[in-house]
Amino acid sequence: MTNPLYDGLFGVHADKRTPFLHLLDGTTITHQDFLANATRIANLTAKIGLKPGDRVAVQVQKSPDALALYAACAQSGLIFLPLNTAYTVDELSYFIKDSGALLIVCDDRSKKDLSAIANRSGATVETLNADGSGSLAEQASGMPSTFSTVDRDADDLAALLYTSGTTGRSKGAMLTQANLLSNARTLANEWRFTSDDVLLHALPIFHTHGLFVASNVTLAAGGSMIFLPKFDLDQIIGLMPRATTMMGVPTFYTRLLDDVRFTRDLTSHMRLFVSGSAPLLAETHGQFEERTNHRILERYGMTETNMNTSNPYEGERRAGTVGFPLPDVELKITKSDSGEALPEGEIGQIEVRGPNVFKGYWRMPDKTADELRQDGFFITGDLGQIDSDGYVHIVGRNKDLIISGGYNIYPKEIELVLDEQPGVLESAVIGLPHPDFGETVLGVVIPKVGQSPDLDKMMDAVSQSLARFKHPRRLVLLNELPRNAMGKVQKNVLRDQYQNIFAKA
Ligand code: MCA
Ligand code: AMP
Repeated sequence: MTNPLYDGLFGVHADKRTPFLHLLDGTTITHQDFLANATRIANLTAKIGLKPGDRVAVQVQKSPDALALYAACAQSGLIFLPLNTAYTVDELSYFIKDSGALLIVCDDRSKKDLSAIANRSGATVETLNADGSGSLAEQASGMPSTFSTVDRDADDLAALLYTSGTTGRSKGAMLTQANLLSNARTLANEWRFTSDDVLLHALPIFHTHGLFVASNVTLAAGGSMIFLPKFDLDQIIGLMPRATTMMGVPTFYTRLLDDVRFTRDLTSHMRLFVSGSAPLLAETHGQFEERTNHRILERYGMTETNMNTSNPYEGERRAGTVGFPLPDVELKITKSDSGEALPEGEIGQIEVRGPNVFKGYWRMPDKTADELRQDGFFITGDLGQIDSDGYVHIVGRNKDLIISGGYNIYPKEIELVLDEQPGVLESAVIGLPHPDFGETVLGVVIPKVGQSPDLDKMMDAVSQSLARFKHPRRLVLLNELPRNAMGKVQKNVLRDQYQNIFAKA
C-alpha cells in the first residue's frame, strides 16, 4: 500500500535540497525543509488524536506553514478543508458543522469565535498566524521529523472544498487523491513545467486555482514558487524578473496592463502566463500580446473538476476560448432538458468526465445525483460551444452566478439576507460589468408598500452574515421587479437597465 498523493507530489522531493519557496524577506525554504515541517505537523495531528478520513478545517492567512499543513494532511490521510479568509463567523459555522471537522486551524484573531463553534461540535482549535506563530506551529516544532505515511487508496478523499449553490446550502465537493494527482501531472506535462520553473504565486491558497493548480503543478514538476501573501502590484513587478511563469485570474492581468512599469522588457525572460477562474476578455488577451509579445494561456476549470480544458502550450492560444479538453478529459455539449449530445457548433450545457471529476457532494446524495450522471459525466452549469477546430468557447452560464475578481458569488445567498430586512418585499441581485473585477454585485431592492427600507442598515446586515467580497457594491430601490409571463424575474432586463453603473469614469 502507498499514499498516491503524498508520495507523488510531496514525498518524492523529501531529500531535495533545492528551493521550493522563495519568500518576500529574501529567505528560501528547500523542498526538504518544507517536508520536514509538514511531517512535524503530521505527528502533531496524530497526537491530537485525528484519524485518517477526519476533516481539518483551515482558515488561515497564506504562509509556508499553511501549505505545510496541506502536505501534512495528505501524509496523515486527513481531509483538508481550506476556507476563504474573508468568510464571516456565520459562514464558517455552517462549513464546520456540515463537514464535522475535528480540528479547526485559524489565526489568533478568530480563535475566540471559532472556539465557541468548536465547543458545540467537540472539535479542537489550534492557531496558525501569517508570521508562523501560534499554537499549531509551537507544538509542531517539538515533534519528530519522521512519520510513517498513512496508506491511502487513489479513491480516498484528500480534500473537501465548499462551493455555494444557486439554491439552498453550500455543498462540499469531495476530491480524491486521484483527482488531485492526475490533474497536477496532466497540467505540469501540458504546460511543460520542469524543476527549473519559478512560479510567481500571488493567488490565495484556499481555492482550487492557487492550491491545486499553481502549487500542485509546481510540486509535480519539482520546481519552486515565489510565494507572495497576496496580489500586490509593486511586489509582482519587482519580483517578475526572478520568475519564469505566473498564474492568475483576469484581474491580475488587467491590473498589470494598467501599470506603465509592466513592459516587454520586464517579461522578456518569462516562459508562460496562465489565466483562469473567470473569462479573460479577448481585448485583454490582445493588449497583453501587444505589450509583452506573450499570448496568455487560458484554461477552464471548476472546484468539482479541477481543470477540464486548456489552450495549447504549442500551437495557437485562441483568444476568447478555453482551448481543448485535457488529454484524459471527455467534454461534450448537451441539451439542457434531455442531456442529449449536440452537434459541433451548437450551444448547450458543458458536461465533463475524467479522472479529474470529483466523487460527489459531501453527505448530499440527491444533489450529487442531480449534477453527476450515473455514467460519470458532470453537468458543469456552464454553457458552451465547440468550434470547427475543436476549441471550446464558454458562452454563458446555466446557473445564476457572479464571478468577481475570480471569486464566485451566488445571488441567491445575498437575496436571502436582503429579503429578511425590515420593509423589504423582495430583492434581485445581479452581476454587472466592472473594470477591475470583471463583474461586480448590484442589489435591487423592492420595498413593501408604503415603506422605505434603510439601505445603510441593510448593508450592515449583509456585512454581518456574508464575506466582504460578496457585498453588493451598491443597493438601489425599485418599485417592482420585471417579470415574464410565467412570473419569473427577468434579471437580463435589470442587467440591461443598470449595465453601465460601474463602468470606468
Ligand atoms: C477583494 N475584494 C473583493 C475581491 N477581492 N471584492 C470583490 N471581488 C473580489 N475578488 C474586496 C476587498 O475586501 C476590499 O474591500 C475591496 O474589495 C478592494 O480590495 P482590493 O485591495 O482592490 O482587492 P485585492 O485584495 O487586491 O484583491 C483582489 C484580487 C483578489 C487580487 C483580484 O480578489 C484575488 O486574489 N482573487 C483571486 C481569487 C481566486 O483565487 N479565485 C480562484 C477560485 P474594502 O472595500 O473593504 O477595502 S478557483 C476557481 O474559480 C476555479 C476552480 C478555476 O477555474 O480556477
Ligand atoms: P468555482 O465554482 O469557483 O470552481 O468556479 C468555476 C466556474 O468558474 C466555472 O463553472 C466557470 O463558470 C468559471 N470559469 C473558470 N475558468 C473560466 C474561464 N477560463 N472562462 C470562463 N469561465 C471560467
